[in-house]
Amino acid sequence: MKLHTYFRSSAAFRVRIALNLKGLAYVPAFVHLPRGEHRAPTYGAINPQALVPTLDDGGRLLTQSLAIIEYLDETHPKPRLLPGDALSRARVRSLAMLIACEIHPVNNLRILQHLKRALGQNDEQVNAWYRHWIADGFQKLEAELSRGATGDYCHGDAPTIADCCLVPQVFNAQRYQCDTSPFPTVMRVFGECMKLDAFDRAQPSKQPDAE
Ligand SMILES: N[C@@H](CCC(=O)N[C@@H](CS)C(=O)NCC(=O)O)C(=O)O
Repeated sequence: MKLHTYFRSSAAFRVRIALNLKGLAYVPAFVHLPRGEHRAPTYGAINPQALVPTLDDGGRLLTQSLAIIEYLDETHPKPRLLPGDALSRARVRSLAMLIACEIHPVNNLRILQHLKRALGQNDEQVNAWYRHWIADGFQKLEAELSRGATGDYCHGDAPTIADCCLVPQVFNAQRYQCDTSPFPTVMRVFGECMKLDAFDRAQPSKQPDAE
């Protein structure tokens, strides 16, 4: 398998974690986002959405991190990243989507670039935007987790697709110096995940393209 990735991409980070948890080897192909390599026609042929990551599984090109992780879970079921019962699966997907569909999109690179380039916001204003949406989203994540996180992880005692989303989002929050102290459950789960080699090896600073 080949993973089109960028060290700072949190969506690629999610897939790197899933691949590591499942013990699947992959070859990384680096796409430099700040240089706009994801918008080049060559990459457009690989991923028409112009987003990282893309997983190339023997020539089959998969896009969107959650779809990729679910594909990996179905094709390589051990360990399961989605629970066995429908109710638990719905909860885990809901947590993953809270992060991937509600928090992450408004702080994506092209949104921040648009704020700066088209709307004339300075760095301080863009950072304030970023921190606002992290605080807003983490408040909701904290409420969801604290009413149901009985084990070490987002759902029970084994990592799921929700943890694959939580950890990269916390890395983003820390990079933008967001105050995470109001979110003790989020940070407790983060700490537990980071004890696992699969999460640790997937982190941005440990990628070959890290700057
Ligand atoms: N929903 C997508 C999000 C992918 C995504 O937004 N990737 C970012 C990096 S984390 C990206 O490629 N951004 C490029 C841009 O915003 O122009 C997924 O889960 O794969």
